[in-house]
Amino acid sequence: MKTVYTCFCTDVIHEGHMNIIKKACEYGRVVVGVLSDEAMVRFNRFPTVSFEERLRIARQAEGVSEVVIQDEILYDKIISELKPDYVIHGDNWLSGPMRAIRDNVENALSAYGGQIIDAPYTYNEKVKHIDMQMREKLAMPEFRRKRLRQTVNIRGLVKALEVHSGLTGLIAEKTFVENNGEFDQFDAMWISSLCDSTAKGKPDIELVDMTSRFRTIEDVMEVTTKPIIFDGDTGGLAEHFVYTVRTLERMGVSAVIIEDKMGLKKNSLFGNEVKQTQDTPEHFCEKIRAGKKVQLTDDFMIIARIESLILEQGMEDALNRAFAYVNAGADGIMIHSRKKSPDEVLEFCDKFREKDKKTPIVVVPTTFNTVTENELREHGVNIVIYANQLTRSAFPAMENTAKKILMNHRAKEADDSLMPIKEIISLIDEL
Ligand code: SPV
Ligand code: MG
Repeated sequence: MKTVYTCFCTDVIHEGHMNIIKKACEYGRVVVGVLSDEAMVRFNRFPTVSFEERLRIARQAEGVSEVVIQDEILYDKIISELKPDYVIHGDNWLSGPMRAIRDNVENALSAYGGQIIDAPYTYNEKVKHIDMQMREKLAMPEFRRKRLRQTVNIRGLVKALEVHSGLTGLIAEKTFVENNGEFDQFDAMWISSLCDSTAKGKPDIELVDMTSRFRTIEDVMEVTTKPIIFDGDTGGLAEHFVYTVRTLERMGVSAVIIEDKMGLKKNSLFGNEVKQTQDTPEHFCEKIRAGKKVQLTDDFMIIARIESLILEQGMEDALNRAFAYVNAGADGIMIHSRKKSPDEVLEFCDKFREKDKKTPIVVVPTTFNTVTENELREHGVNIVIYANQLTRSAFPAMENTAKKILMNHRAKEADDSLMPIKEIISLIDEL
């Protein structure tokens, strides 16, 4: 009896999967691989049911003889272990980023003469609807809110991209790369105060009011499913912060980061070049406690941001504050720096991790941008935020286009660097 292998990256088995299984049965004994949580997340299919449940669903499907765990997106490892005679997959993997998976399978099978079966992909309204539901469910507040904590647990290191509108939200949601068989995408979104303010042509001094900031969150949430980390600036007065926590939590935001500054807040990247005042640890701890007290779910996170290195108050001050903030109930610590070198941030992480192995550490490598995600991971970092790169790339591109139109008195010369209208429309889903 020949063996036919297929792998599912899904929370439900629908008609499309059953068609694959039926076709597979014509060739032999069917073994189904169930993709691990880690691999599903990496592939941008965040699971909405547990891994055990996915195993159970696959085992119950008619025609399936055996279920195994596939813990990598690429098949070569599992193929070398199982040595199936055939690997069957929907023919949708013949093009796009999934082509790399097919190439990997073809290569692994060629080592011993195994064969690929490209089964016709089932396109119909019912299957499309189930796929849409599986994806869109993640946009609901109860799924989205807890997804940040879940991703930290599954991936170890979460990558967040700055967004400030529906369009930038779509970029964070959908950008997916395949690079030499490695698949990747962003795990979360950062609603930066700097970029939210800049998009409105305003300075980053807590001038854009909370109602307007919530409106930005709504715009992003309308078109995305990924978890949101909100830049809450100083959090304002503790008496106001408690209302912000309630609203963010209800909306389905996963975390708010508040920084230990007070009075007129200026952007941290100015450091001591402008007048900025750090809050006392005692006062800031009170604000953290107040926020934690009003929180209703276990999912929401209040992350305390330490400005001691930005304001040149030294490593010891930064560490003392970190431990005090965790004691006050902070669910994570963000350490910020505006140095070109990552050394002081890495030193902080190492020293913090000596005493605290589990509180998530967040970093924003804007100035120390040579540091890699793997280096940060080795020093115990859990969330890396790319805080302003989308805004900083869009601004010069738009300014350049405006200049070209002015110089040439027409738009033709600008066109070479523009995205075709057809492509920009394809980014936007219609219901
Ligand atoms: C932001 O993105 O608004 C931040 C990070 O707070 S930074 O601009 O580096 O202060
Ligand atoms: Mg900010």
